[in-house]
Amino acid sequence: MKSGQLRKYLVMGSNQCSRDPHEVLREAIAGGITAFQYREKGNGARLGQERLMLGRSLREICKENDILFFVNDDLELAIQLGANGVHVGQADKEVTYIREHHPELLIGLSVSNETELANSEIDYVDYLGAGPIYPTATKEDAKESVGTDWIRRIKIVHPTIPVVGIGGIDPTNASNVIEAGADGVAVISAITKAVDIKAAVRQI
Ligand code: 3NM
Repeated sequence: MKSGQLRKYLVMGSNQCSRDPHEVLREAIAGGITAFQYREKGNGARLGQERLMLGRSLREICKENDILFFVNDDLELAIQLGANGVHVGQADKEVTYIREHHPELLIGLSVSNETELANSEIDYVDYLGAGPIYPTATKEDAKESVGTDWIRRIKIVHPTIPVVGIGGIDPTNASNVIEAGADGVAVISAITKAVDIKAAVRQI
């Protein structure tokens, strides 16, 4: 992974889009996102074949535009889609298993507190997702927000691993996340729900 590739990281599923997800992704790419995560989960998410088909077409758009493509949680789907990587939470398939069996995949791991940080196999991970930085209504089971100090803390313990902040990030606060030491910002609603998606990405 090149430095800067996680700088503006769009995370998205069809249920967070008020428009066709292909259109949302294309506009976000035109605005300057550097990475994308397919996160088709929660209320109203597509399932089975529909989830796979949408993943295929979004994956294709990322390939055409040289944008890193990650899949949230689902290792099998990541493999089926030929993803660049998989982003996992603490309860998902173990990082060591993925690294051993799929060394070609980049791995992102969410860490929300000291216990998770201490218990994670950080050496096998390509980047850490830190959050929720600010309160968010997008993730149904989001933990309590941790603020930008959490990014500073991770960078003290692991100065070399890329860190991406997530949760409640928008054009008004993204710079605070970067100033705290994050390598990038991961954003859902401030991009997917924007009237002018291209402008929202540029402002971020
Ligand atoms: N993960 P929005 S917060 C998907 O803390 C996700 O790990 C989080 O959505 C975490 O940009 C979150 O709309 C939701 O706040 C981010």
